[in-house]
Order: sequence, then structure tokens, then C-alpha cells
Amino acid sequence: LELTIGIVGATGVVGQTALDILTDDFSGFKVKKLKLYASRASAGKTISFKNNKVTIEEPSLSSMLECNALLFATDAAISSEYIPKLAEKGILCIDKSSAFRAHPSVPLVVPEVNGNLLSPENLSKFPVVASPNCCTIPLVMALKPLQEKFGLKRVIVSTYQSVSGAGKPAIDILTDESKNFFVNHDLTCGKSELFPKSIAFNVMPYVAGILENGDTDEESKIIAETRKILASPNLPVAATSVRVPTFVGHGESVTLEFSSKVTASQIKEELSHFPGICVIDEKSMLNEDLNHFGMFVTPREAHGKDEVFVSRIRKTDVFDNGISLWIVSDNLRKGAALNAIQVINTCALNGTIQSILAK
Ligand code: 2RA
Repeated sequence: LELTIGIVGATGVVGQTALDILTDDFSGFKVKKLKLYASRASAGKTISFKNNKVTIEEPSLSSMLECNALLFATDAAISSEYIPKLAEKGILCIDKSSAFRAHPSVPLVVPEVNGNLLSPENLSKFPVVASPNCCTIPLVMALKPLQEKFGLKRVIVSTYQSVSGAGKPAIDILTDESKNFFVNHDLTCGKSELFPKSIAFNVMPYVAGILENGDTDEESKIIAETRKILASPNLPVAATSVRVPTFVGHGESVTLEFSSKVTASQIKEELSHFPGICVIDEKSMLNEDLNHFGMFVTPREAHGKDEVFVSRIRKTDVFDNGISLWIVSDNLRKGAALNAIQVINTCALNGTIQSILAK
């Protein structure tokens, strides 16, 4: 299947990652033509894609209507403005913003977990799919097989989120603050719109704004999205989101309670069979011949990889059937661009795009 694909937010870190991923062939579709959209400041510039130069345009409905599928990798306001109009014309929109994630008739999809929702029946009327938050995606990847096998009673998660989750300006802030320390021995800078306190050599229990109930916006997204994707509206989930001074790769420390008895080796077994998950969990670096990661995986090792890595799987006695583990994945790939492109690929493989286009 050959498709005209549009990327809205093409110059941002997620848009750039999407471009990189689309240079590889997918099993369900080929990019016939690529259309790129970004703000006025970038419009008119060109980006190379597979030996062609593509000119960046400002978003406009008439141009977007030439696409078969669009990936929105920009803020919720742009998604809210264009997606309903495009969907009405039968164009598949995959939204990386939070604009439609809570909408009851918009599927919130991680293909390995609930890709069955990407059916022609679900998408023919309103062909919009929301892609979850970059912490929710790896979390539900690990929870899904465990929920099915052992019954999930409770989830407690603390995140270790890299600055790229907040975009290119946040990467620049961490770089500048770090340089300022090494060059001027000055750690006093900080307080930007993105980070209320200095992020270099620091950690911050704050990702996005604080809500009335005391959770941050990020924490409330992780809780609500995990419940929606796992189809468990009453699942008890506690989240603490922390920004750390790493560039790419979000880590998550997770403690789970299950309905049935479990051992760490049963958890390893279940996770290692789930598509997209890679279990790297050794008790000693001496087992180096087993894998090149060693005992566990860190954000820097996950950078540029497609897998969700799970390490440090162990029993805990804080719950009757309790397990703690560590998850890490590239927040720009599986946490964002890759997941959205996998949605398009699934819709091509199962005939959903074909049936939307035939209307
Ligand atoms: C972050 N998850 O890491 C948020 C938004 N991508 O900042």
C-alpha cells in the first residue's frame, strides 16, 4: 500500500524521529509522498527524505487534505483545530498530543496491547487514533501480559523522565545549564517556562502543571491513560513523575500487586514473550556473555532502540503478591513517533486504511 503521509510538527524532536523511522520500510505501507508541516519560522525550508528534498509548509487544511494519513506531533491546540475537519473528510489522523486521549469514542492505542481497536468498524466514522503519553506506553506494554496472566490489583509508578520529553527547548536548557556550571562554576541559573527550577545536576518532582488534587498533569495522564488502555477503569494507580537531567529515555520504577501468586521468574517468562519487550535482568556483571547490556538497561542504552526494556524484576513483601521492576524506553521512539507509525502500519495491514480510503 502506497500512502501520502503528513507530519505536523516536523521540526520538533518527535517529528524528526518520525522522519528517521519512516526512512525504513514497514511491512504494511510505503511512503509514496511525504508532506511536512511546521510553524511559520520553518516554512519554506527543506528537509531531506530518502534522497528527496521536502519543503516544509505551514499547516493548512487544503494541503493536509492531500494526505492519506497524518501524524500530529505538536501541541493539543493544533490537533483540536485540524483533526475534526480532516476526520470528517475521511483522513486517518494519529494524534500524539493529549487533545483526544480521553475522548470516549477515540481509541487510545499501543498496537501490541490493544491494536484490536484499530478496526474499520471503530474508525470508519471518525478515523482518529490517539497515541498515549510517553510514560504510559512502556508501562502498559509491561502491564498487559502480566494483567492477563496474574490479574492486576494495584500499580505504583515513579518516573525518571528525560528532558527531551519537553522538546528541543528543554534539551537546550539542560545543555546551557550544564555548560554554565562547567565554564562559570555557576549553578544559580534556572527557572524557565519549562522548568520552574534548575534541571542540571538536579531532579524535579514536577512534569507539567499541578492540578487541584495535587497530582501533576503528567501524573493524571499516566493514571487515566493506563486505566483506559487496560480497560480497567477502577484500577488503583499511583504515579509520581520526576524530571531528571538525562537527554533521551524515560525510566520507570514500578511496584505491582497481583491477584494470584507470582514469582520473579514467572514475571520474566511472561514479559520475555510479549512483542516489543526485552527483558535484561542479571544479578551480576559477570554474566556479560549473556548480553551486551550487563545487569540492567539505562536510558542512554535505550536511546535509539525500539524495544521497551525491563530489568530488576524482584519480589517485594509490601503486598501479598507484590513485584517491583524497572522499565526504560526511548521516549521519542516507542514513547512517541514509533508507536504512532506502528498504528498506521497496523491500519494498513488489517485493511482499515483501505476501507477508510474507499469511502
Ligand atoms: C514529558 N511526557 O516527558 C511528557 C510530554 N512528552 O515531558
